[in-house]
Amino acid sequence: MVVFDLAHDNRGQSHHFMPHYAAWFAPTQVAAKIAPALTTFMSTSQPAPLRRIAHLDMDAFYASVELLRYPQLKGLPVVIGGGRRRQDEDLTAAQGERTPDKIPVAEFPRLQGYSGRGVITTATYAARQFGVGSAMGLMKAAKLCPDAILLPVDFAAYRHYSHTFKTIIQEIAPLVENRGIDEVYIDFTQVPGGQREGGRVLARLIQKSIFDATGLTCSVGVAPNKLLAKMASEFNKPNGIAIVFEDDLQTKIWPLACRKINGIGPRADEKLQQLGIRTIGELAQQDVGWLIDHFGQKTGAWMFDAAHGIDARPVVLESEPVSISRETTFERDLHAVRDKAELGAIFTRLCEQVAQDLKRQGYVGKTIGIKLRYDDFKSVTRELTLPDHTYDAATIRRNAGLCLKRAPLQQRLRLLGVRVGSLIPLAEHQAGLRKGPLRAPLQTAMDLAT
Ligand code: DCP
Ligand code: MG
Repeated sequence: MVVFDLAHDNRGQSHHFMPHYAAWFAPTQVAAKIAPALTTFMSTSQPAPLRRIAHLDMDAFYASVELLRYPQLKGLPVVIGGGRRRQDEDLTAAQGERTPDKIPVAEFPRLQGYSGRGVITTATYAARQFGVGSAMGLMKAAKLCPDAILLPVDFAAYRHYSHTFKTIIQEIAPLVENRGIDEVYIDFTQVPGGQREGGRVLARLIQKSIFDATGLTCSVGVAPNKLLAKMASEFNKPNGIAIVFEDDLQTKIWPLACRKINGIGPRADEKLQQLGIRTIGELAQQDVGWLIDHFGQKTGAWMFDAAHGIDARPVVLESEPVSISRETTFERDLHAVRDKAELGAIFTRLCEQVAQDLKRQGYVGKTIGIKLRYDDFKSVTRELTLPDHTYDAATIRRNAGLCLKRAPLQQRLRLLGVRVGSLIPLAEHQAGLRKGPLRAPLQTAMDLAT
């Protein structure tokens, strides 16, 4: 029954209540190594060091990379997004003999008058002051900040800098877990100096090393675990460091909205709000049994732990992802024929999310797969291989649809998943297609980094 043979997915993401890290199937190729635990220290007479986990997230990542090649735009509102072709050509044409940094600010395209369906991937902090940001439609953004400069996306450049900053971190602190194009977890616990000032000294060193090598800034949170570190990295953005200890839970974490817990998405948050719970502190006051009654055993118990700052997940060294997937468990079981419209809409949304994940992380994939779980909890998967790599939502949707047709659909479904596998970095794919150097401004941006 099971068709996937490449059954390793270390990037599984669910937009159910909790991030879903489990593999769809037993890992066969995972190069994941779990950190040598504290046991090394237990056996000596030394007291075990405090667990110190850092989360590092680059500031306005795509936009900051663009500012490396166009430093004349520093401090200005700039948004990245929209169709890449036209602006790309305009800028390259405008460039002429000049290097990108010599293009006068006045020649850059503005948001004003934008019409189309493009969305913002990110915006500089100057642009965010106008209320524009990730995932907003460009037309809406144009109303809020017509003077903002609009630049096209260049995933190859972002991938390049992503690789560069991660390599720098690895040289300083070897236990790094990739969490996408612009963020990582780092285990400071056993790194020399990792305990100083709760991790601040090492965080500062990493920030400085990245900045010196690339000109990019990042923000770091250091805390007893990943959950708290992820929240802490946002506290002093941009270019900030925040240190959180266990004792800071009530003062620094409990006042935050539940949504700040990585894993509480919009749906869970809405349900919590309906139950009168807005802050993490309020969540922590609830009885674990009550949470389990409302959210189920796994999610309820997890929410309770999270609200109390408990998270034992290790920092895991990962190979590049082999696949990216999204899956969702329905509110009620759906039937392929009787609930066709609803199922179709969910299916399309999953494909769009996978496409978005691929773009964000800078990959293209060649195998498209689906997973179905029936009302009796039995699962099946189907997959097919494309002639070429893609990150296109419509292509994924079309082929996932073909997979679906090959699966039994008499029984009602409780879960649907979409997966794109056999990934390669987008930059590699594009370089292969062009069979030549990447476009000129990119080269300049890369030169700046080295
Ligand atoms: N991204 C995207 N679409 C989104 C969100 C993000 O394409 N809806 C891309 C662009 C971002 C990058 O992913 O630059 C990293 O996402 P972050 O959420 O970390 O956002 P930024 O790094 O841009 O800003 P911040 O300083 O808030 O981290
Ligand atoms: Mg970021």
